Amino acid sequence: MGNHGFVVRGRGFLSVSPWWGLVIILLAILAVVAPGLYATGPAAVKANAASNYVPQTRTYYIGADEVQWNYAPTGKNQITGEPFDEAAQVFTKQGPQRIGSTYIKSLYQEYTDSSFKTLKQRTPAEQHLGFQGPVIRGVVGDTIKVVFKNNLDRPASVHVHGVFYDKSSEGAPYNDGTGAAAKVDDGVAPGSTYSYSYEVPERAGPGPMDGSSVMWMYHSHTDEVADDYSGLVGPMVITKASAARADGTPNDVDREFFLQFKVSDENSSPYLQRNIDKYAGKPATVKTDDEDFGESNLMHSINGYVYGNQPLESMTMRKGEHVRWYLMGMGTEVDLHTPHWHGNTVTALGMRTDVVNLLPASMVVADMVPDDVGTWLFHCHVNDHISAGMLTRYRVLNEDGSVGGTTQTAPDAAAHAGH
Ligand SMILES: [Cu+2]
Repeated sequence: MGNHGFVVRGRGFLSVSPWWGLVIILLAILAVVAPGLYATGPAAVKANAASNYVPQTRTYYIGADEVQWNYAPTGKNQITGEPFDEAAQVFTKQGPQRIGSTYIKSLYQEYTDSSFKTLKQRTPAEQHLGFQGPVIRGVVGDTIKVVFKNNLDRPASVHVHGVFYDKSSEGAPYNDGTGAAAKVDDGVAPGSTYSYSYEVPERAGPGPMDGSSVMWMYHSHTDEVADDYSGLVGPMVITKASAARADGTPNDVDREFFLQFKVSDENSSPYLQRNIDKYAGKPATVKTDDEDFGESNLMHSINGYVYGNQPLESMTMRKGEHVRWYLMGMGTEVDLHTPHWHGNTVTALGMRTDVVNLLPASMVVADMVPDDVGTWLFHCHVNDHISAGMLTRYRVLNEDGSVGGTTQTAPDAAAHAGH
């Protein structure tokens, strides 16, 4: 720019020379074009602070459905790569007095529309959600509607955390002084449909120390304990308006994972007797007060998967991406969980770590930019929970999507390496 500095002495801004007019026009063009120059790179480099987000009403069609859920669909221990050993069989092996790894559960499932005839298919990346309900998304300023159909044989509800609701969308029955009209949502009758409505004010979005999005959860609160153990739980994400894509996802994040750590106590599920009748070899001989039987129904899972049975394909990311992990705990006093990532670190609560803490109904957001390529263990670090199968794996590919990395052992070399 030579001698043409930005400081214009002795002149008012409006009395600029033609040169300055040209500079201003060029800067204006650059301001419009520049963000687009970064759009193809990792989302992390975006610094798109201007909010042009237009608030929306986002409608979800969610059913509470009876589903047969297998905690170990591959039938083997994917962490060791071997068949289940004796310790794992405590939880996974079916027998005369044992239910095995498949249980009848109540799960939230997403449908395509209000007819509730067609399930919305999960994308390959969404397969990691397992037995969790669909991800409900909102952006600060939005309205979220959940059209809920109860396909179960008992009342159920949707109770959300964090967002703004009135008494007719709280989904929890208790002595709150409301009349009959505001109690329909508390326990939606079998076979009926109810529409919940939530506002997303500023206080439901990221706080001063948060990233571009925060996690909430939703769950049935009609019979809170039984509903949790039967499986009616799902994640919710609220993104700040200045960082939201049109679909509500945060625009500085490349990939999101949602993981629920819980010891599902199937002894406390409303389906216990039906599970015995359906899956135990000799149902009449099962004693529900037998300690070993009780133990066999404590499913130490991540998203409903034990011993690494979560599909690795859906837990895959690339080196250098901005990965956001939304973690939650549920359950009771045994549910103190310490998720630990091998190979990479995260920032959570503003601090660098590779282990975070979860208690029942805790919600923790952890951000990772993986730099270490490979297939890595991700597990609860509580010793008893490790033995009981609360482990999964995640995989970091190279930037170009290829498998490998300098320390990755070739599959056939591993086979000859012994154990
Ligand atoms: Cu744990």
